[in-house]
Amino acid sequence: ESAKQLAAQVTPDMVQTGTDIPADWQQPEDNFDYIKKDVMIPMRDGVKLHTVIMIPKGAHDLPMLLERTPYDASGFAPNDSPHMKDAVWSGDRDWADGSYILVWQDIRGKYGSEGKYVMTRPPRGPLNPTRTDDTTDAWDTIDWLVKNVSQSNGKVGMIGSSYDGWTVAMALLDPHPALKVAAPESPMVDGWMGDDWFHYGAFRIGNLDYFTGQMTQRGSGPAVPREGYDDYSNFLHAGAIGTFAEKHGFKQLPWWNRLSAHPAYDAFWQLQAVDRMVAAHPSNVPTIWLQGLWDQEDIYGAVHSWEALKKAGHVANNHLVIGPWWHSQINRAGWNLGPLKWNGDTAADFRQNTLIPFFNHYLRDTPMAQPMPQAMIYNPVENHWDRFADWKVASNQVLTPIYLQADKGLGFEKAATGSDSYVSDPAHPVPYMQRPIPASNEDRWRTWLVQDQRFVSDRKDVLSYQTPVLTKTVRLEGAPIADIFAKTTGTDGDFVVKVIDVYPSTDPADPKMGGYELPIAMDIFRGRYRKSFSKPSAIPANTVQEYKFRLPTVNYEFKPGHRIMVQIQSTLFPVYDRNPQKYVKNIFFAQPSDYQKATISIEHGGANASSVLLPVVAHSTAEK
Ligand code: PG9
Repeated sequence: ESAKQLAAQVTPDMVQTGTDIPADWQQPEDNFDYIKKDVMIPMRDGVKLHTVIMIPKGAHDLPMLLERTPYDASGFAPNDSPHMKDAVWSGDRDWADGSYILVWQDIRGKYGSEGKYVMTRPPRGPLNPTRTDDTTDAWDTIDWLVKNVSQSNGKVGMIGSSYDGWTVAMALLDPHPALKVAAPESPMVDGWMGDDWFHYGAFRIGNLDYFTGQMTQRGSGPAVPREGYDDYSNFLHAGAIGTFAEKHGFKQLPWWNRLSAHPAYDAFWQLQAVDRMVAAHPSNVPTIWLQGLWDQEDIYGAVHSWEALKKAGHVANNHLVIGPWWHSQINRAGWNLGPLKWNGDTAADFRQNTLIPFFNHYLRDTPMAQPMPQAMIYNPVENHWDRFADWKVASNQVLTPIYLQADKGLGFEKAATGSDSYVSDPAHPVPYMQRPIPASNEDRWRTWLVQDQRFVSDRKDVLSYQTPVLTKTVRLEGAPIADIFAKTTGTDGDFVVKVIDVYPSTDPADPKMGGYELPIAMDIFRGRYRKSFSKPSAIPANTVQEYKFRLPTVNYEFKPGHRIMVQIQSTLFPVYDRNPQKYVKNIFFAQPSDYQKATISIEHGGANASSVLLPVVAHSTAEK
């Protein structure tokens, strides 16, 4: 038929002059086993927060599990499956069995919520003169939920990891009476001391993408554009991080302006340190403070919050859990961490056998198979959970120094006086992972803390001290403390200390693990803060100074046949920015000419006996 003949056959139902998108599409949900609602919940100042509520069909008297997030509440239940279990993201799958009402909320100013976004909004007080914060927003939300979700039993549990763990912690500062149980998972607690933004004053460059991702738009923004594939070269050639950031438009970002103006631990950081706040406002809500042993983003927060509460006498309702996980791995599969393999899926096992029963107990009155101990920490060597009736806070630990010795030896005896030196060159920093280092490679980022350190052992600017092959097990329970005495020809400088388990050189069962150098605890310390975190001072050149700082908490065993190694270097790039090694007021804005080589001498023996103070215990103190 010709075009003319076909045109003559056209009937009105074939023609669209309006739109193919209906004004209000309704998904038929007859075969769904849940009801999903999008609601706007009003806060005390009239701002409405977008909240997604998923209710199992036919539910009554169910508890509610609330997560408050800056990461798109709608994205937590992204699937269109008619089955609640398949409709939620992996972290919530175990909760979506019909026994919980699941609630996700966009925090103020993000995604579907009204209001203004402020990065980890400080609590009402000197840094926040408004009437609201994430404590009041959690309170108002819970109040609305218990009054408006008729299928609920009036009880709420809060959960969430990282930023969402921070929102749990903030809710605990003045909990609504219906908040019965909480689990801040890898919460961001102190962004200067050891969580996302800095570690002991050294800035974490990867966060630049977080600035643009989080604060250029209400939704999710782009990463910072890169010159090339390898971030090592990208940031090496970029110069000072402040200069780089501002070239990329960061002056438009108020959080960048606040953060970069406060590189020291001044009132700005101290007044938003959550561990201090929870100890000053302890709650009675049963709480599990949870994190990973190798948490590459927030390794500081949970353990410090729990310790602060224990020290303040509030341990009865506060529990510490440290799993063999990378950041937030609790919400994914936990069979392994890089090359380290565990007995089963440690994350699913913990969720199903400990976390959910704990929540059920306080939300549904079901008995717990066994009471939750004070602390549960995975033993990554023996491959099982250890349960501790009394886990010590770091300030109460018994510590045994392991000393640096001559000829790169390491041992429990103080050695003869001496020193080893290296040249730290900011133009040739030590990479934190094997190059090339792509801007985004989730697997490598998640596992860099367990990387085989042999990739840097040959560098002249990395000192490795090791014990002879061990004949007896050395067991650690707690936080090692680096205690380094060093001289530098510069007037500022960083110190990176790693405690490493050196595996036997052959492993017939798993050949590639032969000689593996596994870091079990490492951190970086910016030398200008050696005397005071809030008042930095230049390092006197060529004068021995003490650099003493706490490393991440461990529950570890060095087995016979292994060696203990302590590695020291001055850069860990580009996860951390480079120290120019010349004292300048603000490292963010150092000039190219400020970056200088420095000769670092690490002292051992005598009065300047560098060591790592190890929390050695003769026998495991775990419950039998
Ligand atoms: N670690 C992330 C973060 C939290 C808070 C501030 C900045 C970054 C996160 O995973 O949420």
